[in-house]
Amino acid sequence: MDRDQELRSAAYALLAFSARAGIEFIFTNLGSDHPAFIEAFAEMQKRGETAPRIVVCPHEMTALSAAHGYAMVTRRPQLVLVHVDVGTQNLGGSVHNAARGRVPAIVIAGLSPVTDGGDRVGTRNEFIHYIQDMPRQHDIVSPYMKWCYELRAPESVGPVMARAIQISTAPPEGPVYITGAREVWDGKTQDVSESLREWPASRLGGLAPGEVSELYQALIAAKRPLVITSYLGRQPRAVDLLVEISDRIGVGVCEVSPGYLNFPGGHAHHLGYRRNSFVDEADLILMLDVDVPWIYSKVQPRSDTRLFHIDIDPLKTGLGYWHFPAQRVHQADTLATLEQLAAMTENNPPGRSSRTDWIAAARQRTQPVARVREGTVITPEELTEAVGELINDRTVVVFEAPTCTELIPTALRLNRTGSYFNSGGAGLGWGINACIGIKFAKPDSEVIALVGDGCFMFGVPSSAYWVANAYRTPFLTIVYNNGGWNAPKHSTLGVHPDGSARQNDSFWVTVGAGARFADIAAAAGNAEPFRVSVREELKETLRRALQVVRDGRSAVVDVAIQRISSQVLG
Ligand SMILES: Cc1ncc(C[n+]2csc(CCOP(=O)(O)OP(=O)(O)O)c2C)c(N)n1
Ligand SMILES: [Mg+2]
Repeated sequence: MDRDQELRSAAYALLAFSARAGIEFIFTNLGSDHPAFIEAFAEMQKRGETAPRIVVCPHEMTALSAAHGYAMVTRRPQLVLVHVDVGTQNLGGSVHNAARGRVPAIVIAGLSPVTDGGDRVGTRNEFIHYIQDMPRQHDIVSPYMKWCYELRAPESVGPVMARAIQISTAPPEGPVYITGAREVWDGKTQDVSESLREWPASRLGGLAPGEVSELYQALIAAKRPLVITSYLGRQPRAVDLLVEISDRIGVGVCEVSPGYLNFPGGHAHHLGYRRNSFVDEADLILMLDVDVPWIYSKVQPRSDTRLFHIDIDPLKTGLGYWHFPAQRVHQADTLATLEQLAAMTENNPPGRSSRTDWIAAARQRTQPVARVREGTVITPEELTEAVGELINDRTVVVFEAPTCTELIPTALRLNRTGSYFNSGGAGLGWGINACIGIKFAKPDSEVIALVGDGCFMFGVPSSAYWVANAYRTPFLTIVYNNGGWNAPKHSTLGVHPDGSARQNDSFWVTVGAGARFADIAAAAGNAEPFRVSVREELKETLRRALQVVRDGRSAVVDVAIQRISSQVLG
């Protein structure tokens, strides 16, 4: 031990080490467990020391979703600091999203002080320290975390943090959860001496040589080869390689619930975004980084179809019942595998083949059917087409509009890697908060959130727009306002197509109907509110709203589209 070195709190040591480790942000919602952190923030500020930037979030959904958005762009975990059990519970669906979306994040929560003797710094001195002392706080989130640990001694903070970063960033990436009692965060320790050079994340490689050549031979022997993918685009180079391979040997690519842009939408071999497409037609299916390649009750591959599954997480051990048939299942890095495959295809001159003929014919069938515009109400299709006119080289689209999940990428057909993101999970409310993190990661980008009216409210807009305003991360939000939650109605009709709910138009989904959504953002975050329900005013309104964002403030356009039900709640 270096006796001359000034001792600091564990919280201080954590922040200083995090900054050295390249962690740039701490998204936080503070509480009585955090005096050591608040004091460390102030001390570091006073001394001019480098610390992660503190972003205070009125709601925890904002904190982890912003860290999620940031990690999707950078692949780097950020700190999310929340208050004991209750702050952990408020993280809500954002924990599911980080786990399902496989993004790195380090969530830290305090624990109530463990002593009441009064002689330790941080000891109990408030009544809530008794009622917040939950014996198994980790259990709240442990099913979603890659690792949970309690910091038990101040001097362990270095190895614990180094291990947290290592585990969180090792593929498949994911969130980790660290707790510590108030006395431990305020306990004294030396500077962290750990070097991340000695804690590298483990990496997965590609396939064994025999396995790549088996795949290559199968691909070039196939007449109707189909790739189905959702998240290979988290590594942008993998997108380029898949394009190269597809150009050389002719492989159709279908994106299902894409979390990232995985293949350019305008490419002649892109076979659309509709799940279940071509599954019963293809004679080879290559599942590449995908959770749900098709829905078993709707479609199945033919019995003689060759099925390969290559995935960073092919067994989905975080999920319960899950199975898709495959003759080969490889846990591998898709980028490394595509590099191997690209090397094998180097001498395949691009040209017409039975494969490319099939792809061209299949692609024809993915083009949206032009619909006659009836009445005066704006349709989701024409809204998305209008959004398409706003897009430029700097645009990043974040979409979370459940019953427009296929429509949005289909209508936009974006081409640039990193030009769209979706959570990869089902905890709604992610979108308007993820935009904050994406804007931090790419300050020059123009971020556009396309969200359902339900998703807008789930995202705690008072929190999201307050942060966007306070920390100057303006973005444009377009609310696909169909007067409620279409998805549960849709689910009900899928199970009971002619039931009482349909007959009575009673689905209890017209939640928020009539609410002035954009005004919430205006009141909380100085965003410019817009509402539009008339086709003729749509494009001009969107243009004006984008200009507001270009001038430095968020804007929210509440677009009234076809209503899903006329049931009045209350
Ligand atoms: C946190 C959370 N609560 C509830 C649900 C169930 N759910 C799935 S889609 C949906 C409706 C969302 O409404 P909206 O954003 O307006 O999209 P729409 O269905 O109208 O397209 C709901 C409530 C969920 N997925 N996540
Ligand atoms: Mg809706």
